[in-house]
Amino acid sequence: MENKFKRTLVTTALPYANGPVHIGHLAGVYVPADIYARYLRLKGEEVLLIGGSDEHGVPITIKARKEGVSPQDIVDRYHKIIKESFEEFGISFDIYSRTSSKIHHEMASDFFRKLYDKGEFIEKVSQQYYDEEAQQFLADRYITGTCPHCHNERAYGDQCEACGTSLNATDLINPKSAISGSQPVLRDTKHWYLPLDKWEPFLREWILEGHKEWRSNVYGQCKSWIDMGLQPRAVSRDLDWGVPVPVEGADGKVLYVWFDAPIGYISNTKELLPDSWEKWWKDPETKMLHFIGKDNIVFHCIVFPAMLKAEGSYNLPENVPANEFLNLEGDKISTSRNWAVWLHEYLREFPGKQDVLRYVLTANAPETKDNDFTWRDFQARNNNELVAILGNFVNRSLVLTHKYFGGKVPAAGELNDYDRATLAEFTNVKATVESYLDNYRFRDAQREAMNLARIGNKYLADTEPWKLAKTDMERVATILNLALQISANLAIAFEPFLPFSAAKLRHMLNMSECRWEQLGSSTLLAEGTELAATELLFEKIEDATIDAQIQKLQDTKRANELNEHKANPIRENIEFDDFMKLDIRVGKVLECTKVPKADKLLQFRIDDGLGGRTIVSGIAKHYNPEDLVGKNVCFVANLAPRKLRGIESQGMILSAEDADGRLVVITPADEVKPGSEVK
Ligand code: B3M
Ligand code: ZN
Repeated sequence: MENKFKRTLVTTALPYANGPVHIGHLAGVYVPADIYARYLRLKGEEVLLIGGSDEHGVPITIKARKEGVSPQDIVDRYHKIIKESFEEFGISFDIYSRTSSKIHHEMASDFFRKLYDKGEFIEKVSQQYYDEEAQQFLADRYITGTCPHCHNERAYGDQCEACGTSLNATDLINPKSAISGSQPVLRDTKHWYLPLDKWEPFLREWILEGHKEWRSNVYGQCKSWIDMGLQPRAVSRDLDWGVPVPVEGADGKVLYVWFDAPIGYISNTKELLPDSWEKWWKDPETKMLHFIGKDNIVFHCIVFPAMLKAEGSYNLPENVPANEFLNLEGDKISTSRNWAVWLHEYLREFPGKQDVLRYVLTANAPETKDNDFTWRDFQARNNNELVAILGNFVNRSLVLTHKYFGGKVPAAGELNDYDRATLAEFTNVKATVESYLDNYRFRDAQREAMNLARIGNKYLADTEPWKLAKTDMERVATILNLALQISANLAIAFEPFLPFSAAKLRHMLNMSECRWEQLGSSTLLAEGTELAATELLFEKIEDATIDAQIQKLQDTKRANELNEHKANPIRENIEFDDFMKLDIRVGKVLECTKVPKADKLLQFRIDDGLGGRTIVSGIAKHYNPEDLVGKNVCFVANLAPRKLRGIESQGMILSAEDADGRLVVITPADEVKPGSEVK
């Protein structure tokens, strides 16, 4: 299977350039893809790691409109931030480009045109909402209205976020355009559809028969899509941001973002290798892999392959190792609720600790199910694994060599049985790590690499060279030689996972080369090799640092809660004279009773300092009448009297109403005489 291929093309989902990237992106796509690409490079294989920003789609236009800038401004801003974050985390892209580039527009346009010319699309006219004031068709996200299911008045044309139902824009009651606020009308519009149903027999055979080895979450999703029956999918939209549909009479129409985005993988390859890109896409000896999150499975396993197949000259992916989701402290990561650990913030708050995050995200990778990132686990993995096992072992080996042998690799003498057993154990690590990596099981692979450090740690703890230094320097030399060889192995094994620390270690060990084949060797460092000064690979993370991160998230949660209970907007201003017309007084409640047959009303007798008056108030649901007797309340004294249930109400008692509709009677903070004016 493996040797069917000569080279590997690794693609990574193109993140939308409408916000920065967070740990969920890193864990789900970019760290595993980077580990895999680095591993193949170490093996000396030909590999490309392709990435880029997805710069089209409706959310980008909405954000631009909200900020009063152009969509290009938005994508320029976030493309830069995203690209820098990836660079800082050592994601070793051969190219990280973008879909607003000229080369991409040409590639996507030509791709569409070829399918169009081959007759691979169906043209269909359908009815879509049109904003007559703004003179444009409305994307589903641009239409709001009342949800037919839960009656939330702020549902979107594609989904009601209150009850989670996915909607069609035409389901909304009282639809409104988010652009002009006017009521949109239905108009005919023509679009191009890719008939997925035509490719169903092919997809069924190719995936369900041919790729049973795919991860069960990926295979399962494909199977259920195919079994439900595939429908033609529109590949164009009425929008003014994107790749224009290259067909006459298609003014105001662009390619659907999910049509052009995967073509971005191709255009980015072409941008990198203008002369040889085709061998990466069309030579059957190239193995193509798509690293993505689970929400992108249908596009990468069904839609894009159907596009490639329809075009006719491209390879199809060999595997799509999609991940499940990473949650944060038990809650779904959410950009709009700011529930995330943003990479650019992490880099600022944990400078030089990129490998720590890479390690933790791989150790908890959501490979087979959703997983949770917690700051406590982050701290524990750093302190108990990176510091206590890997860092500690390497540090002891180096420090002891500097102490006893002037920083030069000592010669190994004769090995005893224990040395040989240790050796045998660590020689096995290569095959185990490899088989996990070959099967995209990155967390298991990293755990095995860490096992190598465990073996080393145990070896030093058991042989205690520091105790032998007075009596048997020859033995100490052998032990440290072996410990240093294990350290050199760690520098290779961890290169794909922890590239920064592995490079530091290689420097300390003065290793000139680093190849995967060398893994398992006990002669990586020649006797007499001069070691560089020892530096710590990892440092302990204190409770206070972690507490601060947890506090930050709690603040976010609190802010979100307050936001959800946002007060009503303030009403229109009034003139001072109008305010002065109100006569508000303090009164003491003398009597309070329920109004018969009116479940909301209470009848009050109030001492108003002028002989008393009767007021009827709608707060019966919130108070027991007897609890109010004797209380001072505030009331509007000059409201024209009106009859409620036959009782004349002479004023209005003031209460505050919170977001849940709870009413609380307003009382003066101190005792005041009935009849006092409220000003
Ligand atoms: N931008 C969706 C996402 O970020 C989309 C991926 C495109 S991959 C070709 O989830
Ligand atoms: Zn709803």
